[in-house]
Amino acid sequence: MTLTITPAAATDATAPATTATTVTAGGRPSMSASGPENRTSRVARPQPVDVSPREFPTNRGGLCQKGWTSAAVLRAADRLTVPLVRGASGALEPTDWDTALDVVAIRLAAVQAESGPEAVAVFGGGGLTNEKAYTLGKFARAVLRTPFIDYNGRFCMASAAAAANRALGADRGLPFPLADLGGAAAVLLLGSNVAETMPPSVQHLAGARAAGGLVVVDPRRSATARLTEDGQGVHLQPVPGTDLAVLLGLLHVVLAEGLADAAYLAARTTGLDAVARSVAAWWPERVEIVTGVPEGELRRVARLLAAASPARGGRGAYVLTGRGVEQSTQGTATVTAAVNLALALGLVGTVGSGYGALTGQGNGQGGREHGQKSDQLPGYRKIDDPASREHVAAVWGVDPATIPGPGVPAVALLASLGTPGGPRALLVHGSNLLVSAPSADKVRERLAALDLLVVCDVVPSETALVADVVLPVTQWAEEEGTMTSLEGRVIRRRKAVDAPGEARSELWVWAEVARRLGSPVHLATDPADVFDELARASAGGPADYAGLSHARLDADEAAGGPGFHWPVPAADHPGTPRHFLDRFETPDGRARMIPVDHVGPSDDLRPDAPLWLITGRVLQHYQSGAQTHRVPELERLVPRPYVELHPLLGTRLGVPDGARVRLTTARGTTTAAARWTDTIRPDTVFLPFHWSGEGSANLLTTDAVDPVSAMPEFKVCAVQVAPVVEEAA
Ligand SMILES: Nc1nc2c(c(=O)[nH]1)N[C@H]1C(S)=C(S)[C@@H](COP(=O)(O)OP(=O)(O)OC[C@H]3O[C@@H](n4cnc5c(=O)[nH]c(N)nc54)[C@H](O)[C@@H]3O)O[C@H]1N2
Ligand SMILES: Nc1nc2c(c(=O)[nH]1)N[C@H]1C(S)=C(S)[C@@H](COP(=O)(O)OP(=O)(O)OC[C@H]3O[C@@H](n4cnc5c(=O)[nH]c(N)nc54)[C@H](O)[C@@H]3O)O[C@H]1N2
Ligand SMILES: [Mo]
Repeated sequence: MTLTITPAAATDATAPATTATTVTAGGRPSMSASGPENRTSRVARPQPVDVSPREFPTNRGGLCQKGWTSAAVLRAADRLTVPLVRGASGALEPTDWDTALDVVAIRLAAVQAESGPEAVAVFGGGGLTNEKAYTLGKFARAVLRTPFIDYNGRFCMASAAAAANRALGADRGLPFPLADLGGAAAVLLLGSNVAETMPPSVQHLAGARAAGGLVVVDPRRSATARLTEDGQGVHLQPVPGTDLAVLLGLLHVVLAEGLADAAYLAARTTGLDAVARSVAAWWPERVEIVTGVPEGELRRVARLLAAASPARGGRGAYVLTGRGVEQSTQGTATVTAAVNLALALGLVGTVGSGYGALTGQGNGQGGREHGQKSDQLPGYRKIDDPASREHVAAVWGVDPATIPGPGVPAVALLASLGTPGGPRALLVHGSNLLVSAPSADKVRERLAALDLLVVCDVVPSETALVADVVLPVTQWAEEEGTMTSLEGRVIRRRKAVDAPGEARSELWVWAEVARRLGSPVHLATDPADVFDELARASAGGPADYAGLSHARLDADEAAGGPGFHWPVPAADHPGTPRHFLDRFETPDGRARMIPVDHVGPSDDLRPDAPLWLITGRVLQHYQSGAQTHRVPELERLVPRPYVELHPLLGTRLGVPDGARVRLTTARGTTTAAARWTDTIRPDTVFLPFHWSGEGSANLLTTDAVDPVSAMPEFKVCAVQVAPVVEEAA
């Protein structure tokens, strides 16, 4: 089957740039990272398959390579089209839905009868629509009555979320429209490679670049760092894992040189004194010793940001963080330091300036608002708050006492699977854990120890292939629903094509399992109905969707309206494009400045692991590769795992460009082809994480987690790099 994705013209000049897939819903570019899951598309039938970019005011026709080829994922040769159940022979065998769902329900019921409701765990994904994310949380708590649900957003957005909640009282990736960046004279980008991970957003950096004010902090001279060349800004190239010290040093300079916005600090924040004391000892010369960033560069960046700040008559400044600084055992502390810096300069909750985190997955924002998190109820409510429990229980029609308490975050949940007293069954919806979770070998062991693993997916991912039951489900262009952009804008996703074979929506799957389990809880299966329920459940919470419905979103879009950013508390409320302008969502309305200190990565350099390993992404592949490895054009462009290393290091190690190298950490070993580049620090190697098997980055990564957010330290660990000695023929 083929389809043509024909987006309607965008009329919203302030709409954010979009990603790969900003083939949009009715001209409302969907903003989030690039990636196959982030598509809102309007598709005309009959259907030759094609994704064509067009001229949007915000993305100027920009579409990264994954966007061009995204439709290919839907027709992957091995697309799952029938349910599979592992048979007596040990192989996954095709079967019909009734049989597969009976197997799931009977085995779940047996596990729960023997070991209690907590013996079943659920793992979700940030690529699910809001409707699915909401229903999955309800299914876990109200139908299965298990506290054990968490999701891959724990790997993605948890540290930024924890820091924003703590400091500002709410976590909306960008509390302002992305297009606002365009007006700023300075943008500080920490650990984010938007030129490869969110290409259409690069245009919004043009204003800062023209003013010489783009500052990129990355141990690699990434495609994004190169945007600072020719006087367009500054690239700071610190030792991996030392960004927190860079930020403490920047705030030190701002305070020491009297560059802070004293009036703003007095009116809108608390906690300055303790923070000022905590950065007092981070003078630039000391920062240089710890981070390698020259003290002169540090001062220059602090002054550049201050000069752009509104208090000093500048055009505006933004501080933005990405996974490079967040996926760390001090990720929450680092984001906290970034927020402290932005607060000191008077940027947050100020038109034309701000702090934000650049969201990852297709529905990275909405996916973290409606109950997939282990401690959360819909509307970004806390599951241990009695009033929240009561509110949500009323919407679900259950007794508040029956809603379980908080579960445990992803890494701890995975580590507990199949252990004595731990969950014995796991349902996975939208994550390829075996490739994307840290310390992947351990995860494989834990999955193997389960009595029942059920994976819903669109393709036979590495994780699906080890499951007992695999259920074929629908995704982006095959279903109705909503996604929420990193700016908190709720965007409709529309069904464009029929799913192949017997693939069904997960909404239907959960309702069917609930029915078979004899649950009295009603699970809606029509996405518009689910949304209405989600809206009621979120009412009064931080992420308040109460005033929205599919009908309202559709009508606004048809009228070329600007869309709605949450909170939208009532049907006549226009939404909140710029959050925090009057007050923060804290009890006293003020932002909290919280002192933090630099400790360094959990895994230190040592004689048998003397180099830093950092991991991340490339333009052509998406995440675990479950989807992009199935797109031949992308596979041709980047066919194999590779590791970037500096020629100086390559020479020293005896690893020529193109040679095979073995990387070894305390967790495991992988091999990859050496790619020489002088864009990386000579003490650091970079391995993209898009592959499974012997080139898999997560065989190497540590599962140490941030103490506040429980986000694993994907970005930095200590590694040994050695040439692979080929056997003589
Ligand atoms: N092409 C493509 N686009 C994607 C995705 C994809 O897989 N492929 N995934 C999407 C998702 S889910 C996400 S979360 C986003 C992620 O988007 P980004 O955060 O931009 O992506 P990463 O490549 O993981 O990390 C960004 C940068 O962090 C740097 N880094 C590593 N260690 C450190 C460090 O210690 N300090 C600093 N300052 N930087 C460091 C890396 O060199 C890298 O350039 O991308 C989204 N878009
Ligand atoms: N070393 C290292 N590891 C990392 C990272 C890193 O930077 N370095 N980044 C981390 C980050 S930020 C992220 S977000 C994770 C992502 O890693 P994963 O969670 O593995 O994400 P994907 O590879 O996108 O896998 C999503 C799976 O869901 C399927 N899918 C798509 N749509 C649907 C749907 O609607 N329903 C269901 N049931 N399935 C669907 C896809 O086919 C795919 O198999 O990886 C993390 N792992
Ligand atoms: Mo992510």
